[in-house]
Amino acid sequence: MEYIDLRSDTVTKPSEAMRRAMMEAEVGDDVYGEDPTVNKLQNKIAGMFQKEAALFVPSGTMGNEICIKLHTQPGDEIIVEQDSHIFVYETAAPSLLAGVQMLPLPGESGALTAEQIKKSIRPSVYYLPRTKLICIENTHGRSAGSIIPINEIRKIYEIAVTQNIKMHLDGARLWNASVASQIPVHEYAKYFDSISVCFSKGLGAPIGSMIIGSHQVIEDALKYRKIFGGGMRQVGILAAAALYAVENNIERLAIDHDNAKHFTQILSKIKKLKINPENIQTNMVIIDVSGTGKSQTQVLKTLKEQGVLLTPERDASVRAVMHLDVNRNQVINAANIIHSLFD
Ligand code: TLP
Repeated sequence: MEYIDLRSDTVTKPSEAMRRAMMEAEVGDDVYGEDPTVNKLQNKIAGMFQKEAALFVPSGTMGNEICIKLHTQPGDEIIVEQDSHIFVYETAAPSLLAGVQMLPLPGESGALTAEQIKKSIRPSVYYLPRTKLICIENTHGRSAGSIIPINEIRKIYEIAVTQNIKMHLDGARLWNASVASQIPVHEYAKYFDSISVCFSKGLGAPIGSMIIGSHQVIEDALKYRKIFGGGMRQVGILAAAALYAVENNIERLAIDHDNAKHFTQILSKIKKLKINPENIQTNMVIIDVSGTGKSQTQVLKTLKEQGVLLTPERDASVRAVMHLDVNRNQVINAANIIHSLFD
């Protein structure tokens, strides 16, 4: 069966043109810093974000974990949002790899407030952990790809600098936030000591993420990338895919955002589903299916039988993600299939 695969924007396959760019890539041994395509990509991304340097890493998870490691000492505490990827989906890696404790705070649509952060920073007393890092995820995956308001980020940053606390951005989908808010990525980047962005989500590359920061951050990241087993060799074939993605697939994210709105409009007519069209800011849609009389698992199974793939979300919800391998017709078909099953 030909599925309409809306499980994630990670499911995209490299296009013909992207594969050609990969095939033609100049390569070298990147552990020696000699891969020209990797170097080109790193310089380009550092420039886009107006930071000193950047480092190519295999995954978004590794990007986050390296950054947490380099900003902290074992026994420190880091502040995270309670539904963030770092807290929920990285298998407690910060405690394992960096030996830190995570303090999870509840956000409003994924956004923490400066007030909340202020109250959660530990006073400097010897028997308390030291608050060393604040992590923000933008867009926020478990809040349907919501955009974290830049004004609040700025306020959090102002508190962080006065307390000597570092700021890390999980920007796996910062490209989506930037296209939807029309705020350039370098504007967001101003408030962070380290940033991790992904090429393998909405941008459609098969693999790859980038850590961005100061020379010192990237020097430390290089060491921990090696320690975590992420040093790669003739990896220019992957950097070429990422370069192609950055050059061709950023602006088109607006199409995915528009598809998400259209999909939501069709589904919002179904009384048994709970979905808030106003919450759809980028490429994700979260649908509460508790009113269908079926469990989340049954809903996913029934949809799969009809050719539509979605993923489970928290409580009784399911997630649909728009991406460059689903066009408007497929999005409408998927919505109509859901309509016919649950109306
Ligand atoms: N997210 C995946 C799943 O792991 C949940 C998805 O389908 O959304 N940060 C954020 C905000 C992410 O959403 C993800 C992946 C990552 C980091 C990790 O990236 P990878 O998979 O490259 O390690």
